[in-house]
Amino acid sequence: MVDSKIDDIPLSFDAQAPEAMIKSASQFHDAIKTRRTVRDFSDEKFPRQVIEEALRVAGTAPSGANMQPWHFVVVENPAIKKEIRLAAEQEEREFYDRRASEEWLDALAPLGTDAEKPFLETAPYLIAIFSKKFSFDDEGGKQKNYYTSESVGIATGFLIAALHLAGVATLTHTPSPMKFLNKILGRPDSERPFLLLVTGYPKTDARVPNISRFPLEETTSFI
Ligand code: IYR
Repeated sequence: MVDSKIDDIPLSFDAQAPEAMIKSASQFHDAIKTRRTVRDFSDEKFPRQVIEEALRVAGTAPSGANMQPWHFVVVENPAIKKEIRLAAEQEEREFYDRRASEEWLDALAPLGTDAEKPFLETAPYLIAIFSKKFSFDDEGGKQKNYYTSESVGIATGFLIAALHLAGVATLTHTPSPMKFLNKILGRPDSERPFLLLVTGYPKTDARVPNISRFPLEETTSFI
C-alpha cells in the first residue's frame, strides 16, 4: 500500500537582498577554503559535543525520499581505534604492494601517502560513516533506499564543513576494501562502509602538500 502524502507546513526561509547574498556566499567561501586534508594529528582531545553537533548538521542533508540512509559510528575507544588501524594497514599494505596500478601509485606519489596509518590511533575521534542499502520500518519491514551514495556523500560534505568551521581538522580516509569496519564496529550487512573520517587538532607545525584548487573558469560553464 502506498502511504498517503505527508502534511505540509510553511517554509521557513530567510530571503536576503542580492548584495547580502553575495556577501554570505563569499564569507562562506573564505571560511571553507582554508580546509585542508590533514594527515598529522595531535592526540589532544576536544569535547564530544563538537562531534555531536557536526553530526546533527550532517543529518540535515537532503536524501533520496528522505530515507536518511546513513549511520555514523564515533570511535573514541583506544583499543577499537587500534583494531581499526591494524585492519586498515593490512588492507593498505595489499593496496600499495599489490593491488594499486602503477598509474594510481604515480597519482598518489606527490601526496607521499603509504600503508602506515598512525593517525587512526592518534586522532581523538574516528567517525566511521556507513551507507544503508536498506532501512527498516517500525514493523521491521525492509525498505530499499535510493541514491544512497549521493545522499551519504552530501551528508559527509556537510559534516566535513561543520567540523572545519568548528576548528576540527579532518582526513577522509578510505582503506579499500573497508568491510572490516562492519565486523569491528558490529554493523549489519545492510550497511556499507562509506568512509572513515579522522578528526582532531592538527599536530603542531603540521604540514600539507602545496596544492591549489582549480579556478572556477576551469570547472564551470555558464550558458
Ligand atoms: N587508501 C589509500 C590510498 C589513497 C588513495 C587516494 I585516491 C588518496 O587520495 C589518498 C590515499 C591510503 O589511504 O593511503
